[in-house]
Amino acid sequence: MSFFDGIAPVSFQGADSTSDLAFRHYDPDELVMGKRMEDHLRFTCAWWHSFAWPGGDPFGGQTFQRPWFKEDDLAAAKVKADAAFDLFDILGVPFFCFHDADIRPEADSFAATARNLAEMVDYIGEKMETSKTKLLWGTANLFTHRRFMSGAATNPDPDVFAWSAATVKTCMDATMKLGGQNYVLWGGREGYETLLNTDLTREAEQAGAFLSKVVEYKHKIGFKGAILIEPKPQEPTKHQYDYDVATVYGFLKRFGLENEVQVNIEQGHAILAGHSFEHELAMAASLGIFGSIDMNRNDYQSGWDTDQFPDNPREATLAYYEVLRAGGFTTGGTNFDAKLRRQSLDPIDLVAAHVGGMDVCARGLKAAAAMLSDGVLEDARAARYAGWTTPEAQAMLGQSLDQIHDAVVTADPRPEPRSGRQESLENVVSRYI
Ligand code: XLS
Ligand code: NI
Ligand code: NI
Repeated sequence: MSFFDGIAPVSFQGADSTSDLAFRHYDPDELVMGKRMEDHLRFTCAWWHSFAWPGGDPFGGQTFQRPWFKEDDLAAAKVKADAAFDLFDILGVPFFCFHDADIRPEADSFAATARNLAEMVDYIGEKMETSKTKLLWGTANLFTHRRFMSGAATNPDPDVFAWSAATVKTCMDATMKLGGQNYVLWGGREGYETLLNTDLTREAEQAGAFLSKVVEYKHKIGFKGAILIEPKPQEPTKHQYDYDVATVYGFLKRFGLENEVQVNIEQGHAILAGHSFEHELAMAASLGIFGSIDMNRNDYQSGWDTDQFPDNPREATLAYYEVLRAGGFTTGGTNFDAKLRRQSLDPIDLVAAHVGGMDVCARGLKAAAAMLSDGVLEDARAARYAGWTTPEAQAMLGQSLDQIHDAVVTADPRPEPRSGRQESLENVVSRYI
């Protein structure tokens, strides 16, 4: 019996459908700016939140009872994998992603754990042969086990650096074997709790050396996917080094990796960093490092990474507007790094959560595509900078301060401030949603 027994595959029924388990906006085959919606959005289920998360919070333990939670062995891991592929089929999602720790049980040595991973990779590989769902990315969990308490690459103990590097090697191999399109590094504990015991210079050098080895190994094995860093400012550590997109870019430049590594931007992490999601997306595009997105929101009151499914059409519209302006996804996609609330106990809750999230994203994509095709915002943006299109203005960028000074004295200009038209532009967005 399947965990999702009795739940039929979800289909597109149109905007008027009142069904809880139907797409009202997500129609995989609908063309948006000449491309199928499925190929634009590239929806991805996250193994950890949907299948490994037990429903705990700081005051209470497990609320979910999944058949595969019973025993921590390979048989249970396979039951979990079966349920995962059942959900992928029900939703028709084109991609999934995983950490090593989500799919394999931990054993009592590095080598035994690696054998478990290899066995589960084979098992998942067999399931993928008959499934339409592919692997968007793989990653290593270098933050849950107590050995990673003080970081992975940035750990003061070189044995933990070595363990982490060896783990990433096995996870890159697994990702490549399963045809993954990206490999993600989220520095879950690459940061510090207190500066009083932390050597910032040393830890940055360790992180740079670690990432260089990852890039080198990618080329060595011929992995064609992208290497992505996922920025986050804090949680679990008080301060995380990969604070936001701009900080990651500075780090990449420092180690000469800015053409090798891109970013996986998470909506909730952007908010934690004091930015909007669209700011982080636009910044990555502008720096040439935009890769992929984790589409999960935070609760704006709690100020914590609550990993909720997206439910806000305006936010989705502004996000996909930046994705489209960046040229859309290449190897990246829309990953729901999102979990149920702990009272949402039933299999159907897992389906409904994804259906709602996918629909909000589809609605956002359609609105964003219309705004972009109509040029309503881009025309206004171009008009705002029109003065810079003259040859004189462009030439000024190459002149010295005193040359510019002399030209100003001669020309005697009288700059007139012009409206930024913010409210009108916000009204335009509202009109398209
Ligand atoms: C945690 C991160 C994590 C990464 C993958 O906040 O979002 O889930 O996406 O390690
Ligand atoms: Ni997160
Ligand atoms: Ni994430």
